[in-house]
Amino acid sequence: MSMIIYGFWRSLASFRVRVALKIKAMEFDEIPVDILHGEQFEPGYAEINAERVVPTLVHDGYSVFQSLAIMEYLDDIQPSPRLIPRDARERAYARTLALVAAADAHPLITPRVCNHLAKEFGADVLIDPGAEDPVAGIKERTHGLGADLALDTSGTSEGRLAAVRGTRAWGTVCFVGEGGSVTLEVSPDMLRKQLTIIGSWTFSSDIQAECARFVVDRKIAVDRLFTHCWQLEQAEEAYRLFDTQTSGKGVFLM
Ligand SMILES: N[C@@H](CCC(=O)N[C@@H](CS)C(=O)NCC(=O)O)C(=O)O
Repeated sequence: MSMIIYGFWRSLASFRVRVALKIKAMEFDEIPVDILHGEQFEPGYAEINAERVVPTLVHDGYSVFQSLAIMEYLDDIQPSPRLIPRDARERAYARTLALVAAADAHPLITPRVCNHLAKEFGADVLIDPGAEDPVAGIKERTHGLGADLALDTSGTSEGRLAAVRGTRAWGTVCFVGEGGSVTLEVSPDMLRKQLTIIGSWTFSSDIQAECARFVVDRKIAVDRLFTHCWQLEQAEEAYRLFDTQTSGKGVFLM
């Protein structure tokens, strides 16, 4: 019997299938498809998986994709131990949990959706720090110089360091993410680059007006960045929600 999965180390859907195969103690070989570098779009892979995603299971030459379909197939060809319960209620519960992950949550974080959204929101170039070194990526796209300006919104030490190291000599870096810390090699990272590092926590009303003009002049579609829209009289409710730091971006409309 030959069992092959086409998968990728960082793919949640491939993990599902690997776990299922391990639970069933089925031997398999894995062929990696680097979805962060576009290997799913290479011509040969379309013949294996018409949707150009991972995982694909190829069992004795027969190809199945969609992780949940693969699991049902595995249950059919080797019923024990079962992955999907026989009892109607338990099976409904197992499918509910599986679909929350596979149908509702997971599609939003796949590379094709992230890339589409980034382009929709106006990005010219996308660099995924999970796929490549962000500093090297920025330098490669700026003739080895680095960016003029960098804004770190992550508040993480890695994000801040990448912003500093990806910025060119005489450039400016702004930190807006709250909390945490960062350790810099002061001479190479700052002094010899004549770098300006600033922090920003609030906007003056003048700068807010400047931002508004910037957005209107360039027709930037900011509406879609907002998750909540409030009236002024809802301020208390709005601030209570913001305070939980779980709510995305809100705006007051007058
Ligand atoms: N619903 C599918 C999801 C397949 C899927 O989106 N896989 C991701 C990796 S977890 C992928 O290959 N993405 C490639 C891309 O977005 O271009 C399943 O459960 O198998």
